[in-house]
Amino acid sequence: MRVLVIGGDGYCGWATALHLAEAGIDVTIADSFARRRWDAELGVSSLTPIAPMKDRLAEWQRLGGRPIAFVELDVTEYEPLCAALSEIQPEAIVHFGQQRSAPFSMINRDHAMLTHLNNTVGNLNLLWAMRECVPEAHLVKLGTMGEYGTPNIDIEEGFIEVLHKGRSDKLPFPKQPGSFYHLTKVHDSDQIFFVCKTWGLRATDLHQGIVYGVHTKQTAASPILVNRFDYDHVYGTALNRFCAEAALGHPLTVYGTGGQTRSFLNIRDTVRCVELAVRNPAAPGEYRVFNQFTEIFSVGAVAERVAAVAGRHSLRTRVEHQENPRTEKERHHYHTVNANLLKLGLQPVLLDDRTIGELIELAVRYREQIDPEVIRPTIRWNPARRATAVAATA
Ligand code: USQ
Repeated sequence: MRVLVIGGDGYCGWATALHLAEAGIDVTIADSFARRRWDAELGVSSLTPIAPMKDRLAEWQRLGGRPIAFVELDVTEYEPLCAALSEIQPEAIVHFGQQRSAPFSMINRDHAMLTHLNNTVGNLNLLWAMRECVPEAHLVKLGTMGEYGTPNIDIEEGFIEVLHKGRSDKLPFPKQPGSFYHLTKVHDSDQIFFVCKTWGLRATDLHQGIVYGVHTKQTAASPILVNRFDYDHVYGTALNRFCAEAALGHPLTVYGTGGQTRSFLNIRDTVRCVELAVRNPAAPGEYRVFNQFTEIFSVGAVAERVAAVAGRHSLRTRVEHQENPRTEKERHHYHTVNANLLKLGLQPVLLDDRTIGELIELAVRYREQIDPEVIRPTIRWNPARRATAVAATA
């Protein structure tokens, strides 16, 4: 089977490419290296050093891995995208090639625009290129659980049965994204649903939760294959970021009350979920949504758990509730399902103290690399909003 992994230099993309290759799939990675440029522009970097792509691929092959091809490609450029699809003739295209940070998209107009051009235009280009060059291919697109927002009803898997004034229909679940980044994913979902209906393309839209962890079996095989560990306020996400903060003795940065509740999954499950989607393709004309997460936690509970494990590793840390830079509900209903991937055989790797301990240890190993200046959040969703005082807990 031939699979093209777009965005295969990134956190989820790199781990997925190696996993699929090990599973016997012919993988080609496409990447524009945009993320490496954005890191440089923002003055941030992964805690773990990320080797150049050619070194990563050479090391993978040196260790006996199935060869992985690489093409430098920007999905917003149509002609090279078409040329690559025509040459590779992938049976599945896994699309991770997007700007994935919510804070990045909220910096200013330029960054909102860049996020929309890269993500929405890139996705639209990909759909046209698939129609033109590989209409039979299965698109496995990375969306986000954040597309749904936090409605006061249970969240379904993509669609909801609605009974309205005596008539009923199965409609796309209402979307209430919380940033310009999350909005791009909603636009992508609409585009993909439309082209499946209109052109008969086939697609799986993976609504992924917050990914934690660094290593998968393959990325842990050599320091040159190591995956990203983002801890800065732009790209660092809850849990991984808290572990890096704990390693540094920095207070754990819970925004607001910490009652924000989200779906989570281990990076080791991300790669297995993508493989399940690839191996069980949607039918021609079918657009389906898989909610890709394994557990649900509040941000505050995650921070408390990291603090407790850090204590057992002789690290002094505390949870600090800070003014929330985002506009989001801090107390809300959150109940959602992940039935589709479980039905396909996903056996979740659940969060345990050992995993948290390993992440903390990894961060301790690279502690010298941490730049404390990039931890505090400086990007506000609404700079005009008055600061609200919140209590600090020890
Ligand atoms: N948060 C804190 N402290 C921090 C960082 C985050 O309290 O130091 C809070 C945020 O306010 C938010 C929650 O944790 O309520 C999640 O924030 P996050 O930065 O961990 O994740 P998010 O911005 O939602 O985005 C991440 C990925 C994105 C993916 C998304 C899945 O960057 O690519 O789509 O998780 S989801 O959250 O389900 O939308």
